[in-house]
Amino acid sequence: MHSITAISDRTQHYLEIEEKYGAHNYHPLPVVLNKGEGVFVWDVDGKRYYDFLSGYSAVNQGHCHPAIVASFIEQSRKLTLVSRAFHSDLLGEYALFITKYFGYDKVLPMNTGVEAVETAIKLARRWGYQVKGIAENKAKIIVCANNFHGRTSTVISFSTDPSSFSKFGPYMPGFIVIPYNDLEALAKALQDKEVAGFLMEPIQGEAGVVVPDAGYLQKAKQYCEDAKVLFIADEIQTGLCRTGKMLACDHESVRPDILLLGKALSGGMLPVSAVLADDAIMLTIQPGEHGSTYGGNPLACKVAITALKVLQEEKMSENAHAMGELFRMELQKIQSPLIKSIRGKGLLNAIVIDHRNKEAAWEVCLAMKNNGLLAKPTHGDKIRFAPPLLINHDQVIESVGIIENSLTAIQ
Ligand code: IF1
Repeated sequence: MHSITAISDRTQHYLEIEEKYGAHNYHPLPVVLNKGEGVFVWDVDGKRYYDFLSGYSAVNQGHCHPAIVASFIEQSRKLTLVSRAFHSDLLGEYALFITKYFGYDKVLPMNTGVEAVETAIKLARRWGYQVKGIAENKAKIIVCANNFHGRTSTVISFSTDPSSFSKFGPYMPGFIVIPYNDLEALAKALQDKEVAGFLMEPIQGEAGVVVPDAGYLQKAKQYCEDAKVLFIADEIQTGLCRTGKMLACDHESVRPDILLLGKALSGGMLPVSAVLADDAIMLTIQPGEHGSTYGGNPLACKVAITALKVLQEEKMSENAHAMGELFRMELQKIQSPLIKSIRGKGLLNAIVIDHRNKEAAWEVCLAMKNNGLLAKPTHGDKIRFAPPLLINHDQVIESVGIIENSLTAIQ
């Protein structure tokens, strides 16, 4: 697998101990990093790379953003966790800040992305019983084929990717899978009176950056409203300026009933996720009925406030939009038979590799690594390009040069 790469003894050492003592639930590129700053990361041999993964969009603000690091250090010296048995001065401040920022009545703080998804599922069901009047234990949630919402046993129950769900059953019932970007299928599924929510990604990330047709989000939201079904947007990957707007739903002026955020909510410092909704939904959950030890901890609250401020103050959605346009335009100019298609929005992009050789996308990624740019293949033939949102014009041009050279090295 590591054939075309020269690997130093130092790197080899870390690869080996991780392989020997770490579970084998991943297959990373053979690069070992120990430093990051802005759009760059460095490996243990001191080699610098453009980071075109950005921790799967957790470091939209760039690696080790100074303002976020400062908040982290300041708060970690003062108070990091009180649990929800007591109040902290930061939770109220954060709740006020983030609800005003996104325009919702309430926030429910969690940690990982999938916990936000789980929370939304519970909220939608509870709302379904309490407000919509669905008979108990009958509530259903509509989801889309090729979704990615996380790794818990409930969430993989409605995955359509065998590598996510196979041999992890039995599976949680109560989910209806429809094709993505298919309004007719949605309308049909919504005829079921037991449906409480429609959970979707405004752009499908793991599926390989699948952008729905213009108008899909708006119509889907309208259909849900007409059927009295909650529209739940998983913006864990697409949100927080990644696609050139604060939220991907903003491209169609859609306001989800339940909004899920994670990843870049902490700028890569610690797991912080959030569920936002109005009172009619959020207050269906009462004390003792849901929570988490770390959810809403003061360190997370402080870091999240700064991470959100940085996005706005540094105009990251505007930059993601402009640099995304430039990036795709420059990519189009590359003459390579390996590129089957280029797609994306803002700085969430992917190329589909035309492959007779099944390992082509992996080999392109290895070549790019050698040339100083890190990206990860998904589903064998797609490569995602999602640099930190502070990337500038010259860096985009240089990066596309690296991508071009790497493609020509392979073919
Ligand atoms: C892994 C992909 C990205 C997500 C959406 C919820 C979650 C995710 C839309 C769960 C997580 C991750 C997890 C990571 C790989 C990754 C990923 F390749 F699978 F699709 F980002 F592109 N909703 N996405 O994308 O969030 O619980 O992980 O905090 O290795 O599983 P989490």
